[in-house]
Amino acid sequence: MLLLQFSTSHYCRKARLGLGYKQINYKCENLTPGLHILRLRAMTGLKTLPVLLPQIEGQRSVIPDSTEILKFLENYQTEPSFLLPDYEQQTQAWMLEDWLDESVGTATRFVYYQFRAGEGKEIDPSVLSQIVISVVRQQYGINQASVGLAKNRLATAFSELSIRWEKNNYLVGNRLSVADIAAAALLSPLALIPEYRQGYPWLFERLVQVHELCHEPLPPGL
Ligand SMILES: N[C@@H](CCC(=O)N[C@@H](CS)C(=O)NCC(=O)O)C(=O)O
Repeated sequence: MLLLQFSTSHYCRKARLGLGYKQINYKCENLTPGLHILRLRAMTGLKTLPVLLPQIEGQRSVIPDSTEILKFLENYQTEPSFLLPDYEQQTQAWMLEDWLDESVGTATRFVYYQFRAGEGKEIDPSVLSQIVISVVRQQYGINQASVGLAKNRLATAFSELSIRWEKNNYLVGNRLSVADIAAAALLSPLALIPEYRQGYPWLFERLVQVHELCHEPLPPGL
C-alpha cells in the first residue's frame, strides 16, 4: 500500500496509526504542499491528504480521507480490530471520531500554527518553514480572533476527554478504538506547546500509549 501524505500533517498521522495498529506493510510518499493539488484533483476530486492507494487487485484503488482509510483498513484486515464489539459503544466511538476530525483537529491546527508563527518560531526558523506557516494561516483564516475561538473549543474538548481518558486507558470500552486513534493523532501537534504539555499531562500519557500500540514513532515534543 502507498500512503500519499504531508509528513507533518496530523490527519496523515491518523492514517499511519491505523496502518501501524494493523501492522500492514506500506510506504509513504510525501507530497509538496500546493503542488499536491495537481496530483489529487483528478485522482480524488478533493484537495486534502491523506490518500491511500492500496495497490491490491480486487480492492478500491484510491481511498481519500483519514476516516475512510480507517474504514477501508478494518474491512481489508479485521484483526486486530479497532472497532468495539458492543454496538452502542462502537456508535459512540465513531461519533467521537467524527467530532475529533471535524472540530478538534481543526482547532488544533489553528492553535498550532499560531504558536509556530510566534513563540514556537525557533522550532524551524527557516524561510521555507515560515512561508508554509504563513500560507497555511492565510488559507484557513488563522488569526488572533479565530485562535481564541479554537482555544475555547479545545478547552471544552479536554473536559470531555478527561472524563474518559483520565480514568480509563481507552476513550470508549475496554480496548483501542477509532476514537483513541483520532484523538492521539489530532491532538499530537499540541505536544510542542508548553501551555498544553504542562496543563494536561494525562493527555500526553495517553498519546504515547496509543502511538506505542500502533507502532508509530512519537510526534515531535514527546
Ligand atoms: N477530513 C480530512 C481532513 C484532511 C486535511 O485537512 N488535510 C490537510 C492536511 S492536515 C490538507 O491536506 N490540506 C491541504 C489543502 O487543504 O489544500 C481527513 O480526515 O482526511
